[in-house]
Amino acid sequence: MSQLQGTIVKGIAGFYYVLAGEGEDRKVYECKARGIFRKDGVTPLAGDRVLMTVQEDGSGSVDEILPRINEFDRPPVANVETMILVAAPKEPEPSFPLLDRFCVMAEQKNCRIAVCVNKADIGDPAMLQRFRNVYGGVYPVFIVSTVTGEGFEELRAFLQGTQAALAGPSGVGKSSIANVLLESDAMETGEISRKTLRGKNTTRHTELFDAGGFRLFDTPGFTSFELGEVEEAQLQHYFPEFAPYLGKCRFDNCRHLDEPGCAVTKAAENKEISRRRYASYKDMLRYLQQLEKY
Ligand SMILES: Nc1nc2c(ncn2[C@@H]2O[C@H](COP(=O)(O)OP(=O)(O)OP(=O)(O)O)[C@@H](O)[C@H]2O)c(=O)[nH]1
Ligand SMILES: [Mg+2]
Ligand SMILES: [Zn+2]
Repeated sequence: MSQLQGTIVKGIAGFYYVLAGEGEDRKVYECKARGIFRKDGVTPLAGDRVLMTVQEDGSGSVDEILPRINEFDRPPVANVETMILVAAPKEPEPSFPLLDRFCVMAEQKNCRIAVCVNKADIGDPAMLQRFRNVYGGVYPVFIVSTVTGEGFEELRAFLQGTQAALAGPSGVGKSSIANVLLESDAMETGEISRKTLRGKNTTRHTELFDAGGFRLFDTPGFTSFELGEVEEAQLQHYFPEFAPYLGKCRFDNCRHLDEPGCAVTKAAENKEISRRRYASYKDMLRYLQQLEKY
């Protein structure tokens, strides 16, 4: 028996599949989770770093879950170090407010964030530029196409050494991007869904894939994010471009809505920060405020 540190790549019906070992010995072990997790109320998740024991017969058992940097309920994953927020210039039409909600979700979970605009091959250059204008000063922006392959060298370089997930609306090309990054066609994409008439959300289970140099989740999507989970006073901190202006408003408790002497409002007026992003902030804060009333 020997103990290894590894990463859970998926869990199915009481078994956990753990990627562990180095070099030639790197492989996936089938492990039965021990009862201890039920007692502690901790459910192992895809993405969990674990200590495991390899038995004589080559099977394994998960002994301990190492501390998480974050966890999500739906999809049930842990340790999303990097969140790639995927959008498209069309098909589907982009929604900046929706993308900003995804940004807030990922900020709240302390992910390193990048914006990835896919379908560059069909994108209007003005729309692609709009993404750069809105997000360029805030996050790394990658303009890619799974059809032409453009932009992937940069995206791959960005992902080196990290455990990453793709999030964004249905149909923007998350599974297609995963296929390119993993140099496989393991992930089901929209084309197949049309053939099998499975409906819109093609990806139905969650699995962590080893891309050699980084790991990538493919999941049915981070759709269930409830903005209500965000604390009102925290929201401003989830817009990293506000940081230089915080503490410079006339009122200490400024919410940056329409208070006089607000440094954030002024920055938006002067186009030092994106007005589109500032509008998203205000919409989200107002939404949170009206939730509080009930
Ligand atoms: N023109 C163009 N089409 C693309 C590109 N990438 C993906 N598509 C197409 O967009 C559709 C949706 O792609 P998927 O990869 O299934 O999208 P998804 O984000 O995984 O969708 P869900 O799993 O439903 O959330 C498919 O028909 C793809 O062939 C691209 O770079 N350019
Ligand atoms: Mg998909
Ligand atoms: Zn203010």
